[in-house]
Amino acid sequence: HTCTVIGAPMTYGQPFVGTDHGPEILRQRGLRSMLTALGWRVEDLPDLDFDDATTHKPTAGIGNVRNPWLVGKGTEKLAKLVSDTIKKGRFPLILGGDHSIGIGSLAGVLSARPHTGVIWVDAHADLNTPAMSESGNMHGMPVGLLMEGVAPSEPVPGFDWLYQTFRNRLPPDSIVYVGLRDVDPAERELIRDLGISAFTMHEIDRYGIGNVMEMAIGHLLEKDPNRPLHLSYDIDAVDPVLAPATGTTVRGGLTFREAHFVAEAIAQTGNLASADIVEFNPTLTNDAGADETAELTLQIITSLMGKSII
Ligand code: DIR
Ligand code: MN
Ligand code: MN
Ligand code: MN
Repeated sequence: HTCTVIGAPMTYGQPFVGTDHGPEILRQRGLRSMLTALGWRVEDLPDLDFDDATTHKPTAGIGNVRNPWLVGKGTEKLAKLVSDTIKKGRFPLILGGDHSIGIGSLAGVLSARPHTGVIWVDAHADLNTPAMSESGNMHGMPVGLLMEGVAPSEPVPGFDWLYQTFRNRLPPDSIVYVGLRDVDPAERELIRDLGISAFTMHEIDRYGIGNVMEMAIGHLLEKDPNRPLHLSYDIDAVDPVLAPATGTTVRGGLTFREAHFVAEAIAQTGNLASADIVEFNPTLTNDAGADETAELTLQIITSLMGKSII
């Protein structure tokens, strides 16, 4: 199998620069050789350019949303590339970048494979829409902008493409959350009203990560055991003691083994067809913290892409 590594150095979905260094740092630390050691053929593409939109589009916020044109134009590129990659029969491994790139990943995945089940590993639900968001940051909106019954009926400026070529939406029963612990009131209401499957840190404490992953994967595969899965892994799901280099840390996250187990359990299904790993920001902590977070991110990717302990 061929894995296409897609660098998505997006920073415009949240307030900090630094997430744009993610792809280059993971490559420097040997991502390619790790993947080839696991038996993958690797196609490593140049990072997407998310800055060219600044020259010909207004960059300021519109209404409550920050940088909608920049996020919109960037994620449109990503959506096309992800969709093309899947249609070539390759596995897109998307390296963030902040989590607003999830808009492009999800749109691309849903365009190529509408029936995909999504696992969202995150401290946050990322279920906001511009109308709901308290921050205006688009990294809190990827699920909201793509979910059936939640997505705005009119395009956010810069997102016409989501209402033309990439119109597939994600049904609420086609996503499971793992690791939530910081959910906005409006998001909580939607999760309850739509009956979205959410395994928060509370459920992880109560049932253990083994049972949680069995239930989460079981929910997505119950009607079709061959259903393709997409994983979106926000590194802030992991406890900030282990992964301090990220923009919105929340205490009480996944332990080292839980963070790996999530990836191992998904890999073991054999259904994983695409993934993104996001929000690593080496500039937000000291060098030791950045190193530790980078190494953890790389190890999680390794587990995800098929490394087993024995
Ligand atoms: C918050 C935080 N719910 C927001 N979201 C974050 O800004 O919408 N997502 N940090 O990763
Ligand atoms: Mn998050
Ligand atoms: Mn179910
Ligand atoms: Mn996120």
